[in-house]
Amino acid sequence: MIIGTAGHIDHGKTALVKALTGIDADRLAEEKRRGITIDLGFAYTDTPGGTFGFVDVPGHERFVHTMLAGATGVDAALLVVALDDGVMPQTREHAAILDLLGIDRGIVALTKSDIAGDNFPPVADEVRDLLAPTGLHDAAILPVSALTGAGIAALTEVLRTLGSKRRDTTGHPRLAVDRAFTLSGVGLVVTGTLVAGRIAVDDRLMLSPPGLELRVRGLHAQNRAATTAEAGQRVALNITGPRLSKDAVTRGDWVLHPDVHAPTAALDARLRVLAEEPAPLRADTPVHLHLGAAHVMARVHPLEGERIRPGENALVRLTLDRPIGALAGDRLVLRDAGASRTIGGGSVIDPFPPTRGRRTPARLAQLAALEAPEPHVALRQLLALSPGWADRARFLRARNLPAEAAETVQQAAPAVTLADLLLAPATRDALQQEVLQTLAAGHAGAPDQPGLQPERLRLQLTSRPPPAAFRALIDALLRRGTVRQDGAWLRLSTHQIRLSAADERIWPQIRAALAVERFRPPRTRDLAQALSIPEVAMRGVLKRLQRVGRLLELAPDHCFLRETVAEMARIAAGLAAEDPARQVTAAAFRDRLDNGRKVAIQILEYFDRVGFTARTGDARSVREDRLALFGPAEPNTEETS
Ligand SMILES: Nc1nc2c(ncn2[C@@H]2O[C@H](COP(=O)(O)OP(=O)(O)OP(=O)(O)O)[C@@H](O)[C@H]2O)c(=O)[nH]1
Ligand SMILES: [Mg+2]
Repeated sequence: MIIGTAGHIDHGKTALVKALTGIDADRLAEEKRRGITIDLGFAYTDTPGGTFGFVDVPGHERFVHTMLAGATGVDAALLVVALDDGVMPQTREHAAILDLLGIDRGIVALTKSDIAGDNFPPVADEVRDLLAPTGLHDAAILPVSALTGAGIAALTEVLRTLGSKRRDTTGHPRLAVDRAFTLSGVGLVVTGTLVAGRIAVDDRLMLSPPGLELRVRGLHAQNRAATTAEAGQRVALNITGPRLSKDAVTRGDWVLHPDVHAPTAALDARLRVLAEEPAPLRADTPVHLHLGAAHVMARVHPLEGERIRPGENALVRLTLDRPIGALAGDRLVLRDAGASRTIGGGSVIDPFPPTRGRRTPARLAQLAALEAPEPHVALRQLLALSPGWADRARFLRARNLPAEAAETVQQAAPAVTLADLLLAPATRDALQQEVLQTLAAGHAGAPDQPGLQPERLRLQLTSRPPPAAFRALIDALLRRGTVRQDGAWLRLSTHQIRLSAADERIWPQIRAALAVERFRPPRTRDLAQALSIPEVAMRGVLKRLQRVGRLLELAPDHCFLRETVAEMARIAAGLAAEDPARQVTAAAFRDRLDNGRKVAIQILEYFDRVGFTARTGDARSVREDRLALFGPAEPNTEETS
């Protein structure tokens, strides 16, 4: 369990931590000289119930940003108020910050009881008033003296009853780095709170935002050497990586699983403005944004009205001066541009928001859906909105859901995966229905066409799924056999192409012309002349006749009757059968067909292309089992498709 101190300067936080643990958390020379805390201090004490880790923060008004880096990720607060001083400005500010961070367990220690006379009742009242509207309204208030030790035992007892926060141990690991140093003989060490997941020695993780790969060489959890650490513990990691050094690490960075490395410079959040604020928060206000242990300048843009009044909460877009690591549910605190006071805070709803249309009703509805804390509820609500799907990788990353957790959430939502999208099963089914209906309508409108080209089909769908998801949808239909693909065309498996009446009228003449010298039929131009049809029109007719399987174009502009091709294939097979080497040569084939060397070779090359023959040197072997490629050798006037 990790406990964070809070409270006004000089009220006795560090002295109290020392009384509880025996450890002086002020380790810097400057801290000792000035008698104040400047940087975060850490102390641990073992109790029968487990290890208590204390994060000791500075109370000085100039170091509130440091207090924020320390307070993030603690389980409970130890709010310190000196009995001889009472509630002071940073008592108020720290209490507000604890509340904004969602810290709802804690104890109030009223320190310096040895010099406070009978101040306890009025100061306790003051504190109770301060905490009444916060998550700490039920916190016990105890008088203590770090000097005499009075009340320390009782304080320890109550601390033990607090219990730690529930942590997400199933997510990818995320450690909010608050310190980095090098130890001689050990190397680079980073420390921080593990807010999610587990880390084990030898894990390959990443320093984010810099995006530097690293390996965990060793670790301490709650100040003890260990092989694994889990969410909720304070962790020190000894890390190494090719481009890693102390200078590469900044307080506020994350050590995390590469799948959740996605620095972002825009966040959509629910923001509460403190009731004590003197004026409404206006659009475009510059602020200090604190999230995790990070701290960055940002601007606030209310998404609904133009301003947010004190005490109100609202949806906002935060635009950051530089990208930071943030995920949905992360708490954030805003301070004014001069860093003199805390303005408000809240939590991230969408860490990867769209650039455009941020205030549209559709977008606000999405945010309302995403605000549900349970991921499967958020997903269900999101998928019920237009357009009916969500980017899978983005949703899972924002919610820190690794594969196994993703499956559970998808089942509970429910949601199915279609390429890179998530959608409700009903939406997927409706899309498939629409594909089938659109194909059917297309066939009805153009019976002489082989079907629809995929992109044409996609654009005809009312909801226009993105290309990859559309492809996955079609693939499923192809696997099921309901839809077939012929070259560039998609069709219902039941669709049979039909020639137009005009094509049917001209077919007997073409057929007769091609049959005269069937092994060397006229080419397109000659055919057009012979039948007095413009060449372009003839080419179109021939193309359609090929589609219904009556002709085959063996060489450019050289069509053969389908049954003639079948006959020639049989002839090739026969020649091979007669040959001692079981092969057919171009010369033998030409002699049998009497159609000239060039045409004979073109036919054989066509056979090669479709895998009926295989060439070795001058001769070819024949795959007799593939004769069916060309259909029956007898003329067949039925449509074949
Ligand atoms: N008499 C008395 N003095 C105390 C007690 N606790 C702390 N002090 C004194 O108060 C002064 C401030 O104590 P710290 O523990 O440094 O105060 P702090 O809250 O950590 O101060 P910052 O970290 O700078 O905000 C020191 O001189 C302490 O010796 C106490 O219980 N009784
Ligand atoms: Mg201190």
